[in-house]
Amino acid sequence: MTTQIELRLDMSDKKFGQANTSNETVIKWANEMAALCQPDNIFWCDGSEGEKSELTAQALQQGILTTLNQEKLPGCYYHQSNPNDVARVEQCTFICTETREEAGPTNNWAPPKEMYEKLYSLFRGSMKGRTMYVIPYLMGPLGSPLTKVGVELTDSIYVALSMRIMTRMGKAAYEQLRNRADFNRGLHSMLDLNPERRFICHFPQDNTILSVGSNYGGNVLLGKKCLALRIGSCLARKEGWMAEHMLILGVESPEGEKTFVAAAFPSACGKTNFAMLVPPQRYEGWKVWTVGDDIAWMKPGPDGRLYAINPESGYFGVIPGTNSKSNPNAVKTISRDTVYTNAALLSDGDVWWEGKDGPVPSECVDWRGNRWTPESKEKAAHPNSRFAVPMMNNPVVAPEVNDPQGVPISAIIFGGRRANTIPLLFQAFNWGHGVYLGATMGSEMTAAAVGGVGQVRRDPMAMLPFCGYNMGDYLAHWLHMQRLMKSPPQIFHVNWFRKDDSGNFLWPGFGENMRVLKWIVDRCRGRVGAKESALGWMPRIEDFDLNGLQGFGPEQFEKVQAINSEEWKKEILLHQELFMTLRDTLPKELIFEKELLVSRI
Ligand code: SAT
Ligand code: MN
Repeated sequence: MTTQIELRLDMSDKKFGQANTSNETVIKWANEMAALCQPDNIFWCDGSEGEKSELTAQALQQGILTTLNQEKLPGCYYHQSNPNDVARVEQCTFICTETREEAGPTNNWAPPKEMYEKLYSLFRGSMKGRTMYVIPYLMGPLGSPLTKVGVELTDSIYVALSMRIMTRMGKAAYEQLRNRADFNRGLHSMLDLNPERRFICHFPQDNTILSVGSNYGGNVLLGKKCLALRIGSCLARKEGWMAEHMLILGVESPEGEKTFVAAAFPSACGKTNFAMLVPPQRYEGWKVWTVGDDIAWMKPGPDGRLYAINPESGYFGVIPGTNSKSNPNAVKTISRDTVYTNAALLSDGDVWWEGKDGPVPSECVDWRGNRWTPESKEKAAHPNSRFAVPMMNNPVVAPEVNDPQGVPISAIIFGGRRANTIPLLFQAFNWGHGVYLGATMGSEMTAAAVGGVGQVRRDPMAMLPFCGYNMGDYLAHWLHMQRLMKSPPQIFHVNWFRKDDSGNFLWPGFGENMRVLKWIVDRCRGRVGAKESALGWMPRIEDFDLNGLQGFGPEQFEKVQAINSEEWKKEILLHQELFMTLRDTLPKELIFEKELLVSRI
């Protein structure tokens, strides 16, 4: 069924360039949308190196990219966005289904007909004087049964260049699609970047995305949050798999034993850092490999385990705070072939940001283009400034990253940014309890989305802004998935961000998170102990490796693991509040889980 409206288009006069695909559905749709948007030209992307040079040269000429110091940063460019367009805008993001119930209480909803009409009227003539880029792309490795094809039409050359980093873009997508029509249709126009006319609309029934009025990452790189998560979660529910806001990493022991884990943290809570973790000195011989840093598509395999792929092929990571302590692999990764958006600029064509290695410069040009000095009140780099870089640059990219089978997941980790209440580490008693932990996750909001920075909000599975259907049904799907797996992953909860009364972090974090990972891996493999607590299984002091950890002993461990029943009474009330919001579709199992938690506390 389609909810598309009828468009009266004049297809007569324009003759656009030759398509580079024989897929009739793609050609017809691209031509129709061109007749609507009326670009001067159509550019059919093929993903080649020559095309990259051509588009880069054009973007430089138009001032959309600036060349950075090619000796220090070969292949790197700089982009400054409109100051009103620097993050995802959740209030402008809509799920357009026939009924409000399908979208559920946590999404903005509008009827498809209304939104098609409204957005098509904005698209009419919106690309006059511009080029329309036709971007075929794959989400997932070529030939994987989990991979999906998308085609994005956009009038932004920045989007075209970024999509080629973030996705497997070009001819390969047409190869996978052949003559089928089941590709995701994405249409994007910047219009005049007016926030009043900014809409990101998803039409799950039609596998369609319409985005207008923005040129910022998550709003416009339509393969990422829009297809891989919002539309992806709808497809996943229908087809019996999971589309999740999760990093994927592999832990390799000195003996060569590999264990893969997936972890859901909200935006800007350290997924990229964790996915690229460098084990501390004490863990000589151990390696952590990155499969993905943001999105996991997971499906039960024939052996009853859950297999995951990273549908993306690049990282769109937060720049500020990236340094050789927080993420040494990212520092190497972004030293070439990177597009930097909204960082600060140095006079020698290098980039700078708060928390970069080395001294603070005596002056630079901030992300808005103004002169900045250390006395300036504002940040030099926008807190949500981002790098876009091919994943193959990562020195620890997992060898399995292009494997169509994906990797078998042994553990799923949930975590938020919480100054209090939540201990460093515990393990769910079972799958249903694990789903409860994910469902009731809370986190302090970050600069990744507009508004509310620092406030704690419930963010089930870190999917609150990304679930494309009713959140209660999504939680039911999670519970249901257990039945499709003989050996489901173990579920854990972590919090790197707990603070003491003076506001200091209790846990050193970064590379030391390897110790947490080690306990998780050993639990999955049944070779380390735990004690039962009100929250779940917790490592006893003798189960957790504290060796060689400066300034952190049993006393600190006890503090970071403490369960404060007063805090938990408040916390449970907030779980209850979320459940009230979801009451129409919330699975009963989760209400029982809450009762069990109450009785244990
Ligand atoms: O803006 S993005 O959605 O691409 C990044 C994020 O918020 O996780
Ligand atoms: Mn994300």
